[in-house]
Amino acid sequence: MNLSHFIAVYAFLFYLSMCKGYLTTHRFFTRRTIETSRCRSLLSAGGTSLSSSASSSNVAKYTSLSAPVSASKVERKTFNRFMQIELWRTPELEALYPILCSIEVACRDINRLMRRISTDNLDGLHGNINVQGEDQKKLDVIANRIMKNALCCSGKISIVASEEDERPCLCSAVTDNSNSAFSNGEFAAVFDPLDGSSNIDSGLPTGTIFGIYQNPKYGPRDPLTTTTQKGSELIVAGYCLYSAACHIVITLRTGLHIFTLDDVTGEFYLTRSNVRIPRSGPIYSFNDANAATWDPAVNYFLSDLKTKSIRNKSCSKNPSARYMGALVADVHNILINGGIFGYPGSKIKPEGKLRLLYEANPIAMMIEEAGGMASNGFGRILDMPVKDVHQRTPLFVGSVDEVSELQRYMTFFQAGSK
Ligand code: FDP
Repeated sequence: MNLSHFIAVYAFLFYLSMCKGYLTTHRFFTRRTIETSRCRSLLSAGGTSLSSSASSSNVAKYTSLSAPVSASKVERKTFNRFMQIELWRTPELEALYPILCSIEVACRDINRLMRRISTDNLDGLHGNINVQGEDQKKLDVIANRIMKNALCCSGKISIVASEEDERPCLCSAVTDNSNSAFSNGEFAAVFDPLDGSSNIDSGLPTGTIFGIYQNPKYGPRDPLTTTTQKGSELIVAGYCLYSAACHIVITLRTGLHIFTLDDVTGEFYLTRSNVRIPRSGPIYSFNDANAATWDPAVNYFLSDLKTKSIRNKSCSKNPSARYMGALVADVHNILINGGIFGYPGSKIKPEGKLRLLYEANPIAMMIEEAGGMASNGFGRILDMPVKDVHQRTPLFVGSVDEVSELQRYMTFFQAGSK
């Protein structure tokens, strides 16, 4: 063997030993990452038993080295961790953390109740009629109590305004505590505790909608003044969707993010960040049964939409109707697939059905944050003055192409009627 043969053999042996070393190291680190992730999810389960078959299959999935391990699965970010990082980036919002945690807990609790409606006799009416003149369902009342307790106990909210209550109130009244400690928080919450409650008894999707305002720095800070700020003043807006999956969709005005509840660990994990609504989409979501009572502009628009003859529509897919009868569920569908949701005013009720404060404003803030548009038919929802906590408004939200076009039809027909 001459020198060149010797060098070649030596180089080949060195290469083999490098490969072996790499594989060992790679396996070691892969195992470490997987174990760390397992520990995290066990810890975050907070005592959740992992002995169920679903749990053990989950553990098996994470421990199987042969299974492909995707980075997003291993590094799943919980709602709490995501919010810690988000608030650390914007220190002026740090005080929001306990509020966000309380919303997360409330959504999880309401979701649990939604899953037990039939087995625990939670369906049916409560027997009361709310301030809107609607029959309250049992779950309307329970969800309202859960939201108020959770928000007020965060210690950072001083005022709560619920769609189910006649007027906004101080947290000290909610907690039955004359001690003013519960009225010192710097924030106010507005919410619809159980949106789409007509869907409860049939097990269809429902939701909770919420928004957070900062109490005014100057001037009166009474419950009414604080909660009747314009939608554009919201600092947090979101909803929880109780459906096939339970999602929290939320914005702190730094993008719109979707978290999904993992039934095994009981944690909400970030599943989509910085969601963008398609510029145009195929879905239109209107309660067609009311068509005869709508402004003719809405019917012209929908008829042109169905025949694909509206202008500037960049989506080439065939139009498709979807209406679940729960604002959160219908808007979520539009957010993901693109298109337009509308609840127009009628001849008898020109202001429509949906509430500006508890429904339209938070939804508008979220849709705008995702690059979409929210209109009352003639202008931006978020710019509407709030004169009354139970004020209603026509609402059109979704992709920019469809909503701006609807607004063009409304403006044109209104001008013609003068
Ligand atoms: P619900 O009356 O079942 O609570 O504002 C409430 C709301 O549902 C929305 O969630 C939903 O979009 C709308 O009303 C449904 O109203 P219609 O049944 O008139 O379509």
